[in-house]
Amino acid sequence: MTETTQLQPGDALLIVDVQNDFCPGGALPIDEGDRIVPVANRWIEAATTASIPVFASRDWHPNEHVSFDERGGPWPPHCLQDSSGAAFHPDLRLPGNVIKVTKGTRFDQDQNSAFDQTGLATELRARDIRRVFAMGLAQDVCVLATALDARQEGFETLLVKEATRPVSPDRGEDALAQMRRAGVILI
Ligand code: VGL
Ligand code: ZN
Repeated sequence: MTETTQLQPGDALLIVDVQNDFCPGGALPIDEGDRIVPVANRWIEAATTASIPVFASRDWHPNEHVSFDERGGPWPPHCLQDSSGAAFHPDLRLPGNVIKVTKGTRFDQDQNSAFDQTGLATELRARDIRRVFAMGLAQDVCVLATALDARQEGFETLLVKEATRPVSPDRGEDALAQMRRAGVILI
């Protein structure tokens, strides 16, 4: 298993948007989106064993969000605040001390990156985090934006590739190339 990349103090897991609406049956379903859950769970278990903090971001939109097609945005309505579609996948075993990062709440713009105006970089630094293990949905949207921002903020960034899936396969390949060019290590 790639989990042999040893987790150590200074590491954090960053699990991006593993929510029902991004899984089969959801409002913005990603092909095989739910298949990443067992892989993420193995990483969560390893993190818990090593006392590594687990951050989980969630897309958390108000009604009639600016990113929705009804407002001229690119997406069908999804991840409405407090809806079952916005809940984390029921099989995702987040630890009791998970740190949730809520985004997409702004009325005037979307926030694809978990770092976008959330204070996450400051929080990671406050916890002496230097290295971030990223995974989740979608590979070509929020995972891409989050991993690029992690690099931009100076964190060593590893992408757990088998724990991601793209909205579109072509854009997924492009996203992986973009992340590689930015110095993200694919594992
Ligand atoms: C996402 C589309 C719209 C994501 C969020 O989490 O990747 N994709 N909103
Ligand atoms: Zn969204």
